[in-house]
Amino acid sequence: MKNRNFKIKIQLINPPITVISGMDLKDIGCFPPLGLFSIFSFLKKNNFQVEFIDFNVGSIPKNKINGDIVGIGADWRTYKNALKIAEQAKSQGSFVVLGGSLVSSLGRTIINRRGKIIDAVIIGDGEIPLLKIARGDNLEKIPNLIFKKQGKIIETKKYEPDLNQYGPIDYSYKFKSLF
Ligand code: B12
Repeated sequence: MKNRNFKIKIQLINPPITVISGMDLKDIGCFPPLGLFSIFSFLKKNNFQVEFIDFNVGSIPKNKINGDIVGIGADWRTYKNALKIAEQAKSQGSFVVLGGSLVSSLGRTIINRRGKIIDAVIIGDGEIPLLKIARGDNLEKIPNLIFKKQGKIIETKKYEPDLNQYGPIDYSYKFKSLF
C-alpha cells in the first residue's frame, strides 16, 4: 500500500455475479449488497475518501481499480471474480482486503491459498477493522483479521460489534442512481 492516511482512496467492490448453479441471474435478479453499503457509509462518516463500484449495476470504466485499499465483498456466486479483481488490484500496489459471508467462514483457507493476491481477510463485520486498516493501525492489533506475516498465518481476536456505533446506511451518495 502506498500510504495510509485520510488522503488515501478506499474502493469497495461488489464483483460480478457469474456462479448461480442451475439458475440464470436474470431470473432471480440481484440485490444491493447491504454489508458493503454499511461499510461505505461508516468510512464516509469517518471522513475517508471512499468509492463504491458495483460490477452488477451499470457499466464499469476500464482501469477503475486503483485504490490504496481495495475491499472486495465476496459470496459463493462472486468469489472467482473477486479473485480476478484482487489480482488486478494487487498488481497495481493496492492493499487488498476480502470480506463478506463466504470469506467469514473460509478466511483461513483463503489466506493460506491466495495470500499472494490478498493481504487480509475480515471475518464478520467489516466496519471497525477496515477503519483501523485505513488509519494505519498495526494489523496484529486490529480485530477480526486473518493475514500472513513472514509466511505464518495470524488470526487476531474477535470483537463484539456495537451496531449503534456504525450509524444508519447513507443512501444519499451514488446509490440512488443504482435503484
Ligand atoms: C438479508 C439476506 C438476504 C436478502 C438480501 C437483501 C439485500 N438487499 O441484499 C435476500 C432474501 C434477498 C437474500 C437473497 C440471497 N441470499 Co441472502 N442472506 C441474507 C442474510 C439473512 C443477511 C444479510 C445482510 O444483509 N446482513 C446485513 C449486512 C449489513 O451485513 P452483512 O451482509 O453480514 O455484511 C457485513 C459482513 O459480512 C462484512 N462484509 C460484507 N461485505 C464485505 C466486504 C468487505 C470488503 C469487507 C471487509 C467486509 C464485508 O461487513 C458487513 C457489515 O458489517 C444472510 C445471512 C446472515 N445472517 O448474514 C443471508 C446470506 C448472505 N444469503 C445467502 C444467499 C446464498 C443468498 C442468495 C444467493 C440465495 C439465492 N440462491 O438466491 C440470494 C442472493 C441475493 C443477492 N444479494 O443478490 C448466503 C450466502 C452464502 C455464502 N457463503 O456465500 C447467506 C450467508 C445465508 C446462508 N447462510 O446461506 N439474502
